Amino acid sequence: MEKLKTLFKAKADQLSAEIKDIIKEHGAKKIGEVNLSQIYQGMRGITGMVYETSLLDAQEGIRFRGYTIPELQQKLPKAIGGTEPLPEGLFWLMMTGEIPSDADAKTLSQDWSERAKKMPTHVYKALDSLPLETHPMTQFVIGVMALQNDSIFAKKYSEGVNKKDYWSFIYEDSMNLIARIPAVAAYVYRRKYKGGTEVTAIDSLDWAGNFAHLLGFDQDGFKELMRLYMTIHADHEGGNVSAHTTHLVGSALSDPYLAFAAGMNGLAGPLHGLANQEVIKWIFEMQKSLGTETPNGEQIAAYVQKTLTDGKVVPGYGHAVLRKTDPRFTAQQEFAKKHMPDDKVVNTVWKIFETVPPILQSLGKIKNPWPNVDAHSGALLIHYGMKDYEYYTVLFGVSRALGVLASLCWCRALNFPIERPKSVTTENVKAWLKGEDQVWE
Ligand code: CMX
Repeated sequence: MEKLKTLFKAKADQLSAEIKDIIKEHGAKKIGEVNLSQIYQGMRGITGMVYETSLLDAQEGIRFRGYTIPELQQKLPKAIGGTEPLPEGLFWLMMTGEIPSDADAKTLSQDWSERAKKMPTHVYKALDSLPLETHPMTQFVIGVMALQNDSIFAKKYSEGVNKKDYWSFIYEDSMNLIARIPAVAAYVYRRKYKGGTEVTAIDSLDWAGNFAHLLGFDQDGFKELMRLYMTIHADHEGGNVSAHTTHLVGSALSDPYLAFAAGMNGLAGPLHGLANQEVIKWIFEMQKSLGTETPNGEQIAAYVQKTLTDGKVVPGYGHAVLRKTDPRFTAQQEFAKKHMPDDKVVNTVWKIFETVPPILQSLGKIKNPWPNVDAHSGALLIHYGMKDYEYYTVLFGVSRALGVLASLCWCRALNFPIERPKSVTTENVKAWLKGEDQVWE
């Protein structure tokens, strides 16, 4: 895939020169102020890093290199006979800022398919040694860590490579990792839920279509869902836990396997990626508790109140940055309207969407009462027969590799330094408030 690598390097060299000029001329300009509350409250709203591949607007949602999700659905290459975007196209876009041609996306599919063939067999042995009940995200991360043995960057670094060439090895590792993780993820799924029966890759399929096949779901609808799913979950600018962790760990020159595995441990948290399993679990528990598969608005409202009274969050609702319905939710809703408008779980998701926001709004403290990406995804998977909801975050993780690894390539190509923000203690804060400590001046 020399074309992508060459184009990426040319774009990175150009941007690198521009950044040098920007810092030289404007480096002293202030871009914001930090309040004391922000350092206690998750650093919300502090602009603290540059992340090239996507940008989140609180009102509008995510844009990948300037394109909204509906624009991606329209402009990115599709599989033959398909209408959803190919994740290969999104990866190309994030790496270069350009929409690829159909031929470029196809060549990238083939490149990943070739790289996937070089899977080290010890990865499967490592997974086989784990108890079956190990959570799929834990298994997935262990599979990724087992792949790390093949890191080209780690090998070259230990041999003593010029720092100008780091980007090239980070690129190769990222491409190998993206190529191989569908097989690792599918192995986790089939081992845990399908008695370990293996499925052979189909080389002629695209990356997401082949992943659907490896999982054992060969319906055209599921393949299309995976193309959409892998595209919309890929990136959400740099501050979210999985992207920021990958970025942070990568800044220590930890290789892409180490950095991505770290990010995946963050994705496995219930306030982040694990929310997709929590949503469907919550819906099933609600159905059981209410004794109906099709609860009405009043019944849902009562169950939401119970959830809140029990001191729990309503999963799939709220966001640290977004202040409107997540366009990733809307894209999935549109997919459902087209492919499964009468599905019972899908209709329950829509009823929850009608019911929950006013309740959360009425509490007065929740900054965003609207659904996020995780509120819808499980219902689509259930429709196609993937009911094993503990697995859902792995799907999110496979997709997230595209964004965070594209971004990691950019960080090394732009030679970003090790990340090291300042922290203080509350003792410092108290002294500073009394005018005794000038630690931040
Ligand atoms: N249900 C109940 N309470 C909620 C809530 C929800 N869905 N969302 C926020 N709140 C609460 C917070 O827990 C917080 O309560 P306290 O003041 O008692 O601690 C208060 O409302 C204010 O929170 P906020 O500023 O609106 O939200 P944050 O930026 O702190 O947190 C998020 C954002 C996503 C963690 C939160 O909305 C949440 O827990 N949602 C449910 C879990 C979820 O869906 N996560 C997935 C997010 C998308 C992703 O990363 O994949």
